[in-house]
Amino acid sequence: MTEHPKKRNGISRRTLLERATTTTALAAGAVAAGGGTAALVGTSVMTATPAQGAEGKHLLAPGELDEYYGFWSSGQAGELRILGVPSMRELMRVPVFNRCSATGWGQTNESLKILTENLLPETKAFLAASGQKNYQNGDLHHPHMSFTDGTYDGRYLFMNDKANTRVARVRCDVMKCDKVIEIPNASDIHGLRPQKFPRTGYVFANGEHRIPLPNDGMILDDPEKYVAIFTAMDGDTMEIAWQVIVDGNLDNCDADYQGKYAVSTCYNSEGGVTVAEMTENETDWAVIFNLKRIEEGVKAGDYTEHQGVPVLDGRKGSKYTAYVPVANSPHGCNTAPDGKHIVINGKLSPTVTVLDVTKFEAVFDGAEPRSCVVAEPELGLGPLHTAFDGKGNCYTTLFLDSQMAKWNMDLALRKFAGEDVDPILAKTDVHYQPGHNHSTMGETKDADGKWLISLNKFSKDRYINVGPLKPENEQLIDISLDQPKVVHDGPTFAEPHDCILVHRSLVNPASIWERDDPMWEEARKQAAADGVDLEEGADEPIRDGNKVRVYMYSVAPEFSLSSFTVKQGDEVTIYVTNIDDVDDLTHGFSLGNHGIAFEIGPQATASVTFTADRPGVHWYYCQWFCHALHMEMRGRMFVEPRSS
Ligand code: CUK
Ligand code: CUA
Repeated sequence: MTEHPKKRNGISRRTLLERATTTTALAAGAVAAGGGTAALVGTSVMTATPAQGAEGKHLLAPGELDEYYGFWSSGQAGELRILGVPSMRELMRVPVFNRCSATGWGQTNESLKILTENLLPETKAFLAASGQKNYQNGDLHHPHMSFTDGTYDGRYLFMNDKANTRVARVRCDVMKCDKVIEIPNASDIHGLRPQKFPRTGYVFANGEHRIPLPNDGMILDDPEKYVAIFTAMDGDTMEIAWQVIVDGNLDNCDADYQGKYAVSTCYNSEGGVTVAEMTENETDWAVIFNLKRIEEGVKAGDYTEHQGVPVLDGRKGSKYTAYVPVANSPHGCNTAPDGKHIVINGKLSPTVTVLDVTKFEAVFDGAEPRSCVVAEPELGLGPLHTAFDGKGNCYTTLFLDSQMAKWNMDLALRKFAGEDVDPILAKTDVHYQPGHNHSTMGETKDADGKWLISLNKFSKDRYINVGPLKPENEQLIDISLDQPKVVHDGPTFAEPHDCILVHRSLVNPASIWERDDPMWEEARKQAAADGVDLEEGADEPIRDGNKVRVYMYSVAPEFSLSSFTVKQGDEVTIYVTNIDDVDDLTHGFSLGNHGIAFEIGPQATASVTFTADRPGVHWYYCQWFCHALHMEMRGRMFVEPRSS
């Protein structure tokens, strides 16, 4: 017979809860005492180095809070990371396209539902054939927040998976992923940006690699029949609105501040498949997408449907797109907070090309495409991405020069118009080989010009050596100075491409889950069908043929079941509901020798399903330090041998 704390102790769940709260309060008191010491240390540090003055303004004393959230990609690590800026302290990792050992992301039923429910049928079939439920990897390059009226609104973060052609969304109220969508017809989503105005609205996603449409094996080594696909999805429903076929390979993109256009950089106008072929031409393009015309085209039925999505033909000569010739292999695409200019970064050319969005309409009415080019300053070698300070200045990473160029938009426009002026205001050495950069609020109309992060691909000699695989080096640069200055080195693991820096006033996550959160809707339905209240648990496993459902709750430092029994061969689902409602009181559920571990946040429910195939005694324990008796927070699963 399973022991049940409610019965064993003759006390109610509420009493247990109160007991837990009291002990937690004691623990919190101890922390507060420690915090006091830390604060003293912090004070002494600050007073011991008064010379820091304004220069040390990025240094936060223990207990001081950052002014900005930094949302970081992690490239082939597949997760989203949250850093505090300017301290550059890593605050959290949010698993998205990866499998996470700590949280159970990619293992719990709740996360698997999100990860698999919007995969394409052929992907599901392929995965099943190779014995997998889900992709285990991802390549997350571009995290961007939803906008309302040209600035961040704190609702969602959107991000791409280049490796497996997916787009994911993270809810900013709980900082957990709630949607993962596989994009049909495209290959390898790279550039990703939300619509800035009037709101998000659309999320634009570039399919980078060209493939046949449909990609069903009928066309193989026939590259002139390959296409690249630009996708617009609805940020609220995460459904695909429409797609547009383009010439060339789509790289990065951005939206305007008018809600009329999106722009993508496009390399490989040659339509090649090898490096030599892809870089042969002197010029490639920036492609402008005319949103209104595309929406009208969809309404008028001017498309072919592929996998349920309206796909419009936006290749050269189409009324939906305009191709603006720019120097060979452009990369970054960045809309300036002035609401008027879009910077196309040259990569193989030492220049950036500035487009004026107010001239796009004329281009669509037949004007020469280059008539919207209003500046083309030469900045240095390998311009990849540009950030802005909201004061008319631009900051461009120079990959080959290992520098950041600070230049002035107005001076660049005047030079292009023929005046003898130099738009470059400063060059700052960075260490080394910068890719993206990002300034505080820099991709919104509220760019504030305080800090900039340079995301450098190589750290080389900046840290003690950790072996052949070295961290990247993300440098904090004070751009409030006339001559921008590197003030901090921050090592990061593979391989953040991009980040955004959001003022903390715009982000307001909860500390405790709402019990009616949709995240565990399936568990709620199943429990109701079983006549069980998730918060009360069930004293005995509920058997349904060889399917067995175990319901327990956790309250520090106990699980409601200290043991339960199943039979060898049973398909077991364990639901754990954390009924603690104390800030920061996360429990875990690790089932020994079964490869199972997951997180249960305060007031959350999480579940896992597996086949019990190892007869014997197996301990489960809480792996999230929650209480003075955390080590004791455990129980046993008995697996009865199959009767032979
Ligand atoms: S890309 Cu990596 S440095 Cu994927 Cu945003 Cu430019
Ligand atoms: Cu619950 Cu540790």
